[in-house]
Amino acid sequence: MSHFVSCEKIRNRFSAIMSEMYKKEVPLYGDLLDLVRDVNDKVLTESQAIKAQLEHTGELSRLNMERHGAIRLGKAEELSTMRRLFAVMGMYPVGYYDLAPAGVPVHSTAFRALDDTALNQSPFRVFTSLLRLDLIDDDNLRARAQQILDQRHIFTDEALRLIDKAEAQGGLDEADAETFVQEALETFRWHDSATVNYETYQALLNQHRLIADVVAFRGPHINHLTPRTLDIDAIQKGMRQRNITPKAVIEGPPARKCPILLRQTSFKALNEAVKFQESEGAQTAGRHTARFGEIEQRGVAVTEKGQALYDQLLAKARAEIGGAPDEDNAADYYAALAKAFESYPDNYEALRAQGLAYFHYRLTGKARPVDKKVSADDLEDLIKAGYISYDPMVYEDFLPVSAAGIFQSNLGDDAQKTYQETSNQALFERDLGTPVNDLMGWYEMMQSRSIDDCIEKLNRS
Ligand code: OOG
Ligand code: NI
Repeated sequence: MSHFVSCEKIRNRFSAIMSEMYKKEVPLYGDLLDLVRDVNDKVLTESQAIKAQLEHTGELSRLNMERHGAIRLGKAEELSTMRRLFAVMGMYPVGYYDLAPAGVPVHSTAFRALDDTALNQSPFRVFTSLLRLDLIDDDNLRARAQQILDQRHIFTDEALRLIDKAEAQGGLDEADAETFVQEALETFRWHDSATVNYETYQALLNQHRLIADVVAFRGPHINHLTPRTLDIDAIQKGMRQRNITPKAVIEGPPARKCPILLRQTSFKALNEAVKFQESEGAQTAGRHTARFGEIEQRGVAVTEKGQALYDQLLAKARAEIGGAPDEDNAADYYAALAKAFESYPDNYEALRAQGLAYFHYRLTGKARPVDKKVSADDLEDLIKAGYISYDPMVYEDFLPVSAAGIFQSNLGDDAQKTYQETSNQALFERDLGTPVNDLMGWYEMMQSRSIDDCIEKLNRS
């Protein structure tokens, strides 16, 4: 018997104390949690079908603890140590997101659990970005930023010691696990004093707001924590009623009967008081905007074909209004989006028949005469005969265009930039210290696994 605490338990505990910390740091986040809970309860009371579907996939029990956070790192060493820290909690990098084409000088991955049971026990994820200093065009400023980042250490000694220990022993016992989550949390805490003087902060800010947010502070403060709702349109309305100003439009696909991928909205970043370090211990007061609130609604994961259709229709809607949506063209954008997506099938049968989305297969419980053995090739017949049924597989990841929209809505209008540099997954993976898990491949594997599982059980019975 191992005396180690499971990764799921450590992750759950970390997610809970992170949520408590963020509630204290950003009280509006607590208000959002209340709103999300109300809306989710209402949806579950009103729709038995949604409730049953979430029960089948194991998502019902995880709904109220479901959230993702986001951090922005400054250097390779921070990214690779962050990978090791998250591994202690059973979280691994999935997917590569390049934000440079959308004018945000970072590339990213999401750390999350990899198997169904683990995800359902604790679906906590962290969208993790690494600043691309190579995109700073001012040579002096780039060198200065590099020098500032070279000097900082974002992990506590105790956190580092416990990461080593977990790796060496293959886990942590109860007491170490508790110390570990508390020490790890320190890295994500907000600090209201910058590490640089006002002039340096302004120079970094003028390059890009995001560069200032990463380089001028002691560590990668968590910049949002996002609960999952079952009805984001109700949330968008509810935010206004509670005097929380949402961003202009909901990112992602339009409202649908069968939600696909991910829809997100947020409230604008807070304008917070900070202190800058001048020479000889003097400080100047200033303000910084970094932390915001976000809400997400998750739908079915789509295949490569489904993703291509999504990208195409989204681009069409954006072209219709001449680019990214904003306050002034929100209504036109929603109309264009709804129209463009008319050609995206909106029922699960069609999504499955056309190979557009991923599903989780399960036995219905209908007794089957034990005659011949079946194989995965018999899947369609077994569905028709009522032995196997399926539920939409929830999308566990992120969308680059939406992520860019979330970043942008918090950076202000002056921040629109374009970067010519090409995406660099190989460089990201070198800095991370491992390849990222392939995003589409993961859904493909989970779907085949659920089919194989059904077949095996049918042949056993
Ligand atoms: C991350 C923005 C991306 C999402 O949900 O797409 C994101 C950031 O602002 O650091 O969190
Ligand atoms: Ni987010």
